[in-house]
Formats: sequence, C-alpha cells, structure tokens
Amino acid sequence: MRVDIFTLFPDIVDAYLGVSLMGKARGEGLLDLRVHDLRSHAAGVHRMVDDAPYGGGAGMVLMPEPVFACVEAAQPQRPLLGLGPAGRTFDQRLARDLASGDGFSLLCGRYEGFDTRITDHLVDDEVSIGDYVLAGGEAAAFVVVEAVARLVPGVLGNAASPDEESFAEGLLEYPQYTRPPEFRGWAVPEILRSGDHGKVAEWRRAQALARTVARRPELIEVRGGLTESERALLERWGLGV
Ligand code: JET
Repeated sequence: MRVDIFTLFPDIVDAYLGVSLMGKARGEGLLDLRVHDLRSHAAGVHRMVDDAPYGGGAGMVLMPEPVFACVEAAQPQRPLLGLGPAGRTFDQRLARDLASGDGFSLLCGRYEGFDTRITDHLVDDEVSIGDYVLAGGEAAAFVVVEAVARLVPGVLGNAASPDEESFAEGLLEYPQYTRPPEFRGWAVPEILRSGDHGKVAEWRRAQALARTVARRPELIEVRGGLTESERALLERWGLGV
C-alpha cells in the first residue's frame, strides 16, 4: 500500500512515520509512505506558500500554485484527501475502505485553509477527524494513517483480525483483565477464570452491549436498537435495561 502525505512540516511527519507500527511496516515493505514538502515547489527567494485572503479577514490561505506543483510532481496515489474540519467525518468504515485499496494520499492544511481551487480541482474528497479545529492537518493525517495501517494484512503482529474489535460490530470493547487476580481488593470477575469458554464469550458480549448502551446509545440506534435476544442476554447477566 502506498500513502503520499503533503505537508508544510515534513520533518514532523517523517519522525512520526518512522516509529512504532508504521516504522515497522515501512521497514518490512508493507507500507510505502512518502512525505512531500509543500514548500519544495514554492517560487521566489521567499518560497511563499500562503497569502492573505481575498475579501479580507484574519489569517493566511494556502496558495494554489505551490500546492498544485508539488502534487503534480509527485503523481500521488489517488484518492487525494484534504484534511480539515469541513470534511466528511473519518470513521472505522472509511479506514476499512482505504485499507482495502492500493493506497491514498493526504493533504495537510495550515493557516485558515486551502485556496478553494485546491479543494475544487485537485483534491478528490475532504476528510475531518472530528468537530474541533487543529492548527494544521498533520495530527489528523497521523490518525488516518495509523487507523488504516493497522488494518493492512501483516502490519499487526497478532493473527486475530484487527476488525474483531470495537466498532467492527458497532459495539464498544468488553472489559479486559490480566494478572494479578486481585489488585488492591479489586478482583478479576470469577467467570473469566472459570475456564468455561462459552460462558466467557457470553459474558463479554453482554458487557460490550451494556457498555455501549450506557456510553454510546447512538451506536445501538445505528444497529437498529437491541434485539430480543440481546435484551435477554443482558437480563441473564444482571445488566438489563
Ligand atoms: C481538522 C481535521 O483542523 C483540522 O485540520 C487542520 C485544518 C485547520 C484549518 C483549516 C484547514 O484546511 C482545510 C480547508 O478545507 C477547505 O481549508 C485544516 C479538524 N478535524 N479534522
């Protein structure tokens, strides 16, 4: 999988992609991550990449020439996604879609935003990681790359499917415990130490459902509400609603 990232801070992006999961996947040839400096195609001695907005107002806007020139020289993997608060919200489904393709590219904005001709004629789609404003798109790019990279076959060490977890099924994770069996008086639930794998699976499912009902009820709504058997399961484990 090839991922191209366009940024005004290539050093920060390179440093991030060189470590952890991505650094390893890169070293093993599973991910071809390419970082492009938006300033590399800026003209003049000042290498200007931003300018004041037409019509007035605060802040600076990313100019079209250096951004188009940088992207066109790189011939990046498509789709090219512009990162910013105005985009379609990133979620596990989009991560899965991107992971199933050959790759994608990310354009990190700074300042007040991109000149709209960039979003209209260069970028394929706009993506947001949530309803808040960052100083730049780099942190959003890290989120997108990391969420997608861990779904690429071979990137995660363990054999289990990474999509077995939260959100794959539209539910939050069940509670996890490791040793010791008792810590400061807080015991690991007896069922997890019983060796009854069927009961453990049932308990985990009930816990995942109950947590989701309590913390993220809208995720239950998206699934069409609780089924009769899910209600019965919660009831059986004393988690009924
Ligand atoms: C962001 C991403 O804040 C975010 O990204 C950085 C950012 C801030 C302001 C403008 C911008 O440019 C995008 C643009 O679109 C037309 O101009 C990017 C928040 N959630 N996800």
